[in-house]
Amino acid sequence: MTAMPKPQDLTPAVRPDLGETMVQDFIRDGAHLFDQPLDPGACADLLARIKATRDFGAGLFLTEDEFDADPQYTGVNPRPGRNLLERFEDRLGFVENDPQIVEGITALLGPDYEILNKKVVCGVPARSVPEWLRQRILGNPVNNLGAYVRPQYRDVTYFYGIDFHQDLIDYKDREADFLTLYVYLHPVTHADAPLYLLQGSHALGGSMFPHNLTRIGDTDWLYHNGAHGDVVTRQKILTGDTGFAAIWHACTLHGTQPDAADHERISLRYLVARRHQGPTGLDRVNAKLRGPLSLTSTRNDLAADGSAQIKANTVNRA
Ligand SMILES: O=C(O)CCC(=O)C(=O)O
Repeated sequence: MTAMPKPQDLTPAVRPDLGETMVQDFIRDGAHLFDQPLDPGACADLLARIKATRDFGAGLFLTEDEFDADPQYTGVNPRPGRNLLERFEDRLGFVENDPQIVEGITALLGPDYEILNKKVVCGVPARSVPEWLRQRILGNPVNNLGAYVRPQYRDVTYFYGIDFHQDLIDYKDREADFLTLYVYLHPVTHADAPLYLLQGSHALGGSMFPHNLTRIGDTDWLYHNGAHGDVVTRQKILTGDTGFAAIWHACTLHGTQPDAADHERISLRYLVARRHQGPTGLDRVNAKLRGPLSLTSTRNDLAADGSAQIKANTVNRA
C-alpha cells in the first residue's frame, strides 16, 4: 500500500488558479497585488547591500553651480554597465525564481518571457534634496532626479515623486507587450512614497502624458483619453510590508508623491516582456482595451533638451 501523502505535500507552492486570477485581475484592474510577500530575509539582505554602497543623503547631488555648468537631462538613468543591480545578480533569485512570480508572469506573457530592464528605485526624502533643487523642481510632473545626481550614483533611479503615468511612456512605438513588477525591500507606509495605482485605467489603452484626470470624491478619478472615452478609476495606495510585490499593465496609470519620511524608500523595478508567439493571457487583457496598444508620441511635458516645460502635478493632490 502506498503511504498517504502528508497534508503539506498536497499544498501546491502557489494557488492552482493563480495564473487565471492574475489574468482576471489584469482585465478588471490592470494590476495584480501578490498575496504572499517575497522572502523577507532575502529582501533585508539585498537592502543592506544596497545601502552599504552609498549614503542616500544630500551627498548624492551635484551643487547648483556644478549642475548649471553643464545641464544633462538625458542619459541619466541606470543602463547596461552602470546599473547597481548588476553587482547583485546572484542575489535576485528570490524575485526572479519565486514560484508565484514565475507562474503569474507565465500566465500573462507565456513561457520564455524576457527581463527588459531591472533596477533599484529610490524615493529620496525631502531632507536629502538640497534646497536649491527643491525650489527648481517644485510642481514638476516628473521628478526623476538623475540629472542632478553625481554621475557615479546614476546606477540607481532617484525620484522625488512622479505624476500619474503609464510605463509605456518610455516606449514610443512599442506595443504594450510588457509588464512592470515592483517589489518593496522594506515596509512602505503612507509616508514612504507608496505607489498610487489607478485601478482599471489601462482600459483606455495608451494615452499621452500628462493625463486628463479629474478627482471625483475621496478615492475616484474620472480619466479621459480623447476619442477613446472615459473611465472612472479607483485609486489604490500600495502600502505594504517587506517583500510586498505588485505587477501592472504598461497602460495602467500610477505615480508617487515625494517621500515624506526621514529616510529613503528603496524598491526593485522590473520590466518583463513577452517573447512567446502563441496566445497569452495578455492577449485576452489587451483585446478588452478601448484605446491604442501603442503610441507614436508618449509625452509632451519635455522641452527639446529634456527639461520640464510644464508645471503641473495631479498625484500630489491625491
Ligand atoms: O518609485 C517611484 O517613486 C516611482 C516609480 C515609477 O512609477 C516608475 O518607475 O515607473
